[in-house]
Amino acid sequence: MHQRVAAINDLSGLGRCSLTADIAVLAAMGLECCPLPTAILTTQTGYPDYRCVSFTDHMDAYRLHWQRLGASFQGILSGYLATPEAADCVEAFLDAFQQPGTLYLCDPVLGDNGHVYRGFSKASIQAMEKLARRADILTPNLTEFCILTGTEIGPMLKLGQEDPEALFQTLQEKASIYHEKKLVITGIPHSSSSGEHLVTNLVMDQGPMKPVTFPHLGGTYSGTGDLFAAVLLGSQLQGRSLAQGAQLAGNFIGSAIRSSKMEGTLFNDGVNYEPYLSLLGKE
Ligand code: PXL
Repeated sequence: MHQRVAAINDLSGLGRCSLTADIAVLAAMGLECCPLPTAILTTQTGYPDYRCVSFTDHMDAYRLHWQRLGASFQGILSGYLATPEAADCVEAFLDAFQQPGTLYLCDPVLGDNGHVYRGFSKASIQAMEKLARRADILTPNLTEFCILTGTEIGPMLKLGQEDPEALFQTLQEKASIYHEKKLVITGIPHSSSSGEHLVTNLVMDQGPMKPVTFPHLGGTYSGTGDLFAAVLLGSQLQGRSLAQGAQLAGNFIGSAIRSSKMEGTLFNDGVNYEPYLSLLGKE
């Protein structure tokens, strides 16, 4: 059956993130992606001297027009917001379009590697906290999870090296504020008992948590969180479990990272996911 997703995210010219990732991934999964831009940027904000035009003032016009047309969506995904006020537009969008059975995935794009992204303030964090409360599915990376739960990230990273099981347990306890949601904490770095570098996506879906673990290939590439969120929402709409979605997303992103490492792709340029989109087609 034809399914539609409203993707509320920015359009960055370089960086292979946000709407670029949403449109490619959802189409590859057989889903219609309807983009609602939150901002238009020359590049994602990791590049020096980027230009950003906020689209906040135009977001309500999309909602009003789509409402007049009687549009409906099986999925809603929100990611990067250029201003805290954009969260009010997303809330109004949810009020208009979130029906029983609509899946809302909030990717609380705030930071990575222990740092808040450039251009974000305390108000941006509060705005994202508000949206996170309305989500059916939340996909923070470890940094974003720590920001949302008021956790210091340093001790979490240290615990990942010393006792990953204890880290996962601690994260599960801290995630209790989101107990009624589907939650995946992405990109948790840790070591195996034999010293191997690993990265885990910790899946929490009512039952016991499920670590979905991959080799840590190294580097922090632009857009991998956006790719992950889009694959996860697509998988949910296709009827897969949250853990199956996390596994599929991890395999897809892992292939793209391997290719990018081989070619020496710059972290800001994002990963070579394009040749691997066929991995996302329904088998
Ligand atoms: O991938 C997250 C993201 C999305 N959009 C913009 C960004 C970033 C991360 O830096 O700058 C504009």
